[in-house]
Amino acid sequence: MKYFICLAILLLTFSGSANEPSEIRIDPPHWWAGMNYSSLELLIEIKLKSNENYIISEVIGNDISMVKDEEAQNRDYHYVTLNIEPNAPSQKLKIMGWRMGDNSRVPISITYEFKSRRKNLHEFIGLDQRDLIYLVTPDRFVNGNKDNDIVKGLREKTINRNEGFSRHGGDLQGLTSHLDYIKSLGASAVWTNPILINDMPVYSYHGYAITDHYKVDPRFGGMKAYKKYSRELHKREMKLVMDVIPNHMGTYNRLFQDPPDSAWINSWPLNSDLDERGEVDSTALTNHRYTSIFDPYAAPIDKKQFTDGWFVHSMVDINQRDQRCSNYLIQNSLWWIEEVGVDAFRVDTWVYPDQNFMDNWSKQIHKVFPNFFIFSEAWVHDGSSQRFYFNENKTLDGAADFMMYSSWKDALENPTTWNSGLNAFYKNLGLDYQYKSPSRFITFLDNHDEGRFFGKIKEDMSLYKMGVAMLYTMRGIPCLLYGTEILLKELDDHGKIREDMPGGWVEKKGDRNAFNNSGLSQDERDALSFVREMAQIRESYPLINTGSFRHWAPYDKVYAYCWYDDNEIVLILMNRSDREEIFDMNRMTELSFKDIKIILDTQLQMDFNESERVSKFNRVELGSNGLKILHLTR
Ligand SMILES: [Ca+2]
Ligand SMILES: [Ca+2]
Repeated sequence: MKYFICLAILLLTFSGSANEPSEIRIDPPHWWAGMNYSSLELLIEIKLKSNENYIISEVIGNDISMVKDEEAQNRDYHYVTLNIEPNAPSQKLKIMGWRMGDNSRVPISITYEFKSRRKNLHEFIGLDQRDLIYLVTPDRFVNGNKDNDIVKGLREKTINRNEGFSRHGGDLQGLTSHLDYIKSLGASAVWTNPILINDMPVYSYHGYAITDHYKVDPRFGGMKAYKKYSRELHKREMKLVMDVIPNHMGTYNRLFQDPPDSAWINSWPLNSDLDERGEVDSTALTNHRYTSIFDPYAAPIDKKQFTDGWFVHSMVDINQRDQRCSNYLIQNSLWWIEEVGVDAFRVDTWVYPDQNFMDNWSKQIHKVFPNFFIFSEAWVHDGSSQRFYFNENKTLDGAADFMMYSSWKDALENPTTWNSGLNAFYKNLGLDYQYKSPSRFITFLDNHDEGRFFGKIKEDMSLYKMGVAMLYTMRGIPCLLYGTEILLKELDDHGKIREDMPGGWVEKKGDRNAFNNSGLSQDERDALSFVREMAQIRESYPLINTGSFRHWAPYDKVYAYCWYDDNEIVLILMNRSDREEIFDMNRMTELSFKDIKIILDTQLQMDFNESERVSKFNRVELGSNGLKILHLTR
C-alpha cells in the first residue's frame, strides 16, 4: 500500500529556487467505485514549513468532483470532500493544487485511485447462530515467521517469551497455517485481538493501542499476511472477525502527536508529553461508571469523566463528537471491510465512546454493507445495563453476553442452591425477554481478559465438559478462547492468561503440542477430543441454534433445555450435584416424542440398552456432575 505519494516535481517557482519534493499522505489511501457512499472526506497531510500553506484547487475525474477543500486547525492537514456519483467508474483521479511559501508557488498533483470492487469478497459476510467463533491473541498463538519478531525502527526492541507483557513473536502467518486445526474445533469464524500497528515502547503485543489506523503491524506480517489470512479463511468458508477500537488509540499515533485538530482528542489537561512507557501521567482517566449514561440523576461531571476520561495512560481517548473525527473513523472502518474482506467487527469498549457516534457508525456501515455483523464488548454487571447498551443502538447486531458469562461462572463454580448455581443460570436466561435479539448474543466461558475457564472451575474435568457442552448448544453464537480446548488454566494476569499456545513455537521433541496432539496429558487429550465431539454434534444436529428453545426449572439440581421443531428434539440435561440424579421425561408434557437416542453422556459409560430403559420408565439417569444429550424424534 502506498501511504505517501510524491509531490509532482513540476517546479514553477517565482523565485527560481528549487523546493524539495515533500511527502503527502491521504487517508483513506484509496477508495472504490460502486460503494454506495456518495460523500468521501479525504484527510490530506503535507508536512509544511512554518511559512507555507497549500490549497487543493481541483479534482479531475469521471463522475467524481470536489465539493470543498478546507484547511484544518493544523495547517498541515486539509479536509477535501468528494462527491461521488452512483455510476462513477473505477479510475485514477487527479487531485491538483498549489503549495505556497513566501516567494514560491509549487504545483501539487496527486493521483488518487478509485479501485474496482472484487467479486465474491463478501461471500461470507455476517455471522449467525450457526457460527462459532474462535478467539486468538495473535502474538501468542503461532510464530510462523521468526524474521518478523523484531522489526527495526519500531519502538519496542525486544521479544521475551518468559515475560507476560512482552511480545512473543506470534503472527498472522502462524495463525493462517493452523486454520484447519481451528476448523476442527467446530469454529466457522476467527476473531483476533487487534492486528493494526501498535508502535509503542512497551506492552505493544495486545494490539489495543493503535498507532496507525491504516497499517497492519509488520510483526504480525503486515498487510500482505492479513490479506492472505482472509483468503485462506474464506477458502475454508470461514469468517474474519476484526477487533476495532473507536474509543482510544496509542499515544504514539500521529493523530495525537500531531492532530489535525485538538478537538479530535479528549484530554484534560491537553498534554502530549510522554514518559518512557508512552504514558501521559497528567491526563484524567475514565471513572468506568457506565450507568452514568442512562442514570436520571447523574452529575454531568461524572458523565463527562466516564466518556472523555482515558482508558489507561498510554491510550488516548478519541472525541468522536467531532464531525471530522467521526468521518475519519467511519471511513476507516468501511475501508478495512472492503480492503481485506472483513465479515464482522467485534467492538472493543463499546460503552466508552460517544453513544450517538456509535449508533451512527454502525448505521453507516450497514448502509454500505447491509449484511455485515457488528457485536459489542459492553462489559456490564447487570441485565438492565446490558439491555440499554444492546437495545438502544438499533443497528448493533450482537453483543458479548456478559450476563450469561457471569451466570455460567455461578452455575459451574458454585453449588446449586435456590438462588445460585444452575438456578442462577436458569433465572438469567429467563431475562432474555428484555433483549432485542438474544439469539445474536456472543456467548463465552472465558475471554482474553479474565481467568481461564478450566482454572476457575478448579480443574474439574466433569465441570469442564458440562461447560463446553453447554457453550456448544446454548442460544447465541458461541465463542471459544484459544487454548481452552486443551485446558489452559491461568488465572492471574493478562500476560499469563494470554499464554503461548503449546505447539506454536519450535520446541524440543516431546513438548506439548496441541496441533499434532503430542506431549499432551491424558486430560488435555480428552478435552481436545471432547471439544471435537461437541463440534461434531453441533454439525450433525443443525436444529441446535435454529429450532425453538425451551428450558425447565432445575429440580434436584438437574437442569434441562432443548431445541425443537415439529420433527425432532435435541434435549440437553445436566446434573450439578455430587450424586446420581434423574430427569423425569414426563416434564416434557406436550413436546411428545417417539424414539430416543442418547448422543452424548459425559459421565456414565454409554449403555446401549439405556434408550429402551428411558422409554419404559420415562426417566433419564444422570451421573454426578454429568451431562447428557438426547435426540428425540417426534
Ligand atoms: Ca513472528
Ligand atoms: Ca471515550
